[in-house]
Amino acid sequence: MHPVKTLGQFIIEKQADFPYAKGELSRLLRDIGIAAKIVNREINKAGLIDILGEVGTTNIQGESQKKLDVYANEQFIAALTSGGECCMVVSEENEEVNHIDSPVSSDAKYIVAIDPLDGSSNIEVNVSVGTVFSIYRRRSIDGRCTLEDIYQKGINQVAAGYVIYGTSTMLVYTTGKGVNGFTLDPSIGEFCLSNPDMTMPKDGYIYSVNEGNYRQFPEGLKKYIKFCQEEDEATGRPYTARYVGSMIADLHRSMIKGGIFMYPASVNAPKGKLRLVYECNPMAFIVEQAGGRATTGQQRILELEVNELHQRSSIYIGSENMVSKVEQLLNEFPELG
Ligand code: P6P
Repeated sequence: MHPVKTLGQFIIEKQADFPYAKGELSRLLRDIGIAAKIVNREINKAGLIDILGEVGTTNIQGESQKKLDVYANEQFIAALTSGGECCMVVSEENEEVNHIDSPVSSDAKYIVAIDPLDGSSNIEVNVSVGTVFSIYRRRSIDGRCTLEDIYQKGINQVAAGYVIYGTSTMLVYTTGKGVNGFTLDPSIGEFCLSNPDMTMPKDGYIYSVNEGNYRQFPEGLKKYIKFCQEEDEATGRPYTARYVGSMIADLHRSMIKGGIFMYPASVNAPKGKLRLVYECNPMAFIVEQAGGRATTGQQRILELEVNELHQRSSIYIGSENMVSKVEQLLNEFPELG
């Protein structure tokens, strides 16, 4: 039985990968891990206490805010504020940025973009949900951070990760030197290394898309879905269709088993649905670090210009060979609907 390695021990151990590191990023990652444990505790009680349901407000997306959405947002912002390593937070739940002006954060150099509880509409049906986070180094030298500090391409991310609150709770993250997964051991309240050096299979046999929107899809995606459904034993087709409706659950499955997750631009959503800054970019960083690909169909996600906090992007992400195939068809048949 290998000795348990906790997230905290692992972060410190890996700090040596960064010769000039002074521990700020390590402390920031640990702050996020603490908030994830607090949110996990409430999610596991959802249904037993009055934390389900809606708070009667809507977020920037125009989506009704669930009590757990708001709770998770508060917990992560509180942890980032008290931790002192973050100077600004961009959250799916808040229209504007949160400046962290506490005295302990006066010389903080990191910015965190976060979707505190992605897929929260699935909580009432007991389906996995997740948190996604993305970390940048501020570009401004001093004073208060500005929007220019977060208007950075995804390739500039210092770290990114997700927490999946599922049959077990896992935290998966990268700092640009591979991807590692940690499973929460409730008996000791620690995330323990369970999936070292995660790699995404180059081929996959599961495709994940909301086919209810089929009629609105780009022609190339329609052709790709038909390709997935064709009988061809030599290439393992027909593939299997799996769509949880919670991006983190669909993407975590792809990280483990291979596969492709797609949320395309469509007639009703010409820029796609998912958000670039705190959904697509962090997931693209993680997937590329694991050997997969992430594209809009025309462009690498991590190269996209960022010029709005809540801008949307289409996304095709997962096993390299599957993403390349759908990209080829999208470029050959780009017309929508
Ligand atoms: P649809 C959840 O609301 C979410 O943001 C992602 O987690 C998920 O992949 C997607 O939206 C589901 O969207 O339109 O298929 O219900």
